[in-house]
Amino acid sequence: MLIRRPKSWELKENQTTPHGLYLNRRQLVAGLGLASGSIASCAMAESKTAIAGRKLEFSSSKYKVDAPQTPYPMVTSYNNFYEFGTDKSDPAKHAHSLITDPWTVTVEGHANKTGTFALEDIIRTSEQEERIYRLRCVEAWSMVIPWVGVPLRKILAQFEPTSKAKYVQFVTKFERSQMRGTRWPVLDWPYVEGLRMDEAMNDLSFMATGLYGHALPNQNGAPLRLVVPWKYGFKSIKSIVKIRFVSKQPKTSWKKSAPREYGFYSNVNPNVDHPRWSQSSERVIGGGGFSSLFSRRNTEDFNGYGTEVASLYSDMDLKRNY
Ligand SMILES: Nc1nc2c(c(=O)[nH]1)N[C@H]1C(S)=C(S)[C@@H](COP(=O)(O)O)O[C@H]1N2
Ligand SMILES: [Mo]
Repeated sequence: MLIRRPKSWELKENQTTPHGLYLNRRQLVAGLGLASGSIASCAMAESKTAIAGRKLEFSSSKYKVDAPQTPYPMVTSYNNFYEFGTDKSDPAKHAHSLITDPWTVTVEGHANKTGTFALEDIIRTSEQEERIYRLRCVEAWSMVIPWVGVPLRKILAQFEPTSKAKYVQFVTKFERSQMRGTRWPVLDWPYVEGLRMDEAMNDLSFMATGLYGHALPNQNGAPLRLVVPWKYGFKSIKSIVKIRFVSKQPKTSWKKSAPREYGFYSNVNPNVDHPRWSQSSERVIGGGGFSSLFSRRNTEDFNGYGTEVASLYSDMDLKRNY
């Protein structure tokens, strides 16, 4: 595929910078209209929108963000989930076709307990907690989302990974009949992501089963999605069906697609710009309340989570390891 170098006027202000660097001009322009349209329409719907999905059990946690939470209608209508289309409004429109129950997760590789497990057998609902995290997309926007779920380290520990497990790879479900966006080769399906084992075992790494106290809507990655708050949003892989413990750095979808633009680490870093736009600040979706649809804030090192994770990278050059 050809990498088209967009003209500078096409990329003003990051409002139109989907990761989909291969989108043609017509798609780029259409994406622009839909992205802003979907914010406006969900803002109008705000007063009427009830929270969908089964109510979850959970306890609170110490993880909070000192900023308002992004309104539920925006969290659930402005999404990236390319398996359902590349416009921000596509996942909310099309992800209902994803069958999430029953759901199994297959565990492979360097662990004592491998095999295929029913979702309810690997998530103990009594261990669910709420964590309010900021999600920073590489496209330079952010949201503050109250997730419900279980720390990733607790989920992984039950499989007893061995010392040969240096990395963990995650795989999204790939079922063409349920995911209309996979008819197009936007990415090499299935979507895959990964973490180094010490990153995965860090207390911040989280497996979400819900948001706003209710089961995840399909567009947000039901029934199980990763949340890695110090990394760009694309690391937070949705609708996971496979976990592999591996010895070498695993393939990750966006790096495969454009290795000069998206690295394996992808730690949020205001000092390392994306080749096509600045990462020094971000649009806060819903940030100005409903009267102004978004505000801006300066992007923080590690998305504000440096105290917890900077030590993981003390011996690394984070400009080279982007
Ligand atoms: N399987 C899969 N997971 C994915 C994506 C995707 O396209 N497919 N998009 C990623 C990107 S780019 C972001 S920013 C977040 C968005 O999560 P949200 O829609 O719940 O806000 O999901 C990530 N996880
Ligand atoms: Mo993203």
